[in-house]
Amino acid sequence: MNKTKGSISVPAEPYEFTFDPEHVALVCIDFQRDFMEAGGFGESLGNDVSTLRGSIKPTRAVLDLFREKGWTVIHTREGHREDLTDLFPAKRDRGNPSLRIGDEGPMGRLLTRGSAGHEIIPELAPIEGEVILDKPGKGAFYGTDLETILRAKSITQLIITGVTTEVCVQSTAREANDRGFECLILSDCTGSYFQEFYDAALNMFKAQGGIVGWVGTSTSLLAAVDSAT
Ligand code: TIU
Repeated sequence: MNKTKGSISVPAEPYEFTFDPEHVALVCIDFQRDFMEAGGFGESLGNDVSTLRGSIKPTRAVLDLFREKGWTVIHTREGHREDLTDLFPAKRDRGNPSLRIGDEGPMGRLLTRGSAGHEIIPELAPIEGEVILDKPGKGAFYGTDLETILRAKSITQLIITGVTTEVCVQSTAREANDRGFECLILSDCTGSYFQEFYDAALNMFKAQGGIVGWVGTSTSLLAAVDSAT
């Protein structure tokens, strides 16, 4: 079985994911109040946002590990400019929702930069020195300088967490994979409003020998780092 280059091996599917801490980044995708809390964009689409809460605690454990080790952490946020000049009508009007992006909700303007709902939940809030990347789309590479940031830091491998599994996590992992980055998705650190989409997205990532990437868990990662360092 092929092995990726590096020094820490994490049990994963379809086979172990081996990474070098100097070339890895933890990517926390869109852990925003708009998706995770009542009154935000996610709920405005008709979703039960409580389904995502289980991903918080394991992600915090991984975040703490990266902070303790001084490894690279990147947080993304989906949202638009206050003047909405970066919002395509096709995205604004999709599904003809009762509230649209930019409209006032209980946490301020939905999916709009500067509003309370656009902020990352306090449990996973960024700290000094971590990258915060604002993105207008689902994938974190589209319309952003993420690739430049990763190349400048010589990052080649991504450990991916975030919400939702089949939307922004899936889009980002696919964009990363096509750019030559190796992705380990932590199943307990991601969440979906739909159990069947969560299962299917993770199964798709790791199928065909890891066609998009690897799927592991936070506990396997923590144990592997503990025994290797
Ligand atoms: N609706 C949904 O499941 N997700 C999104 O709109 N964005 C992200 O996944 N971040």
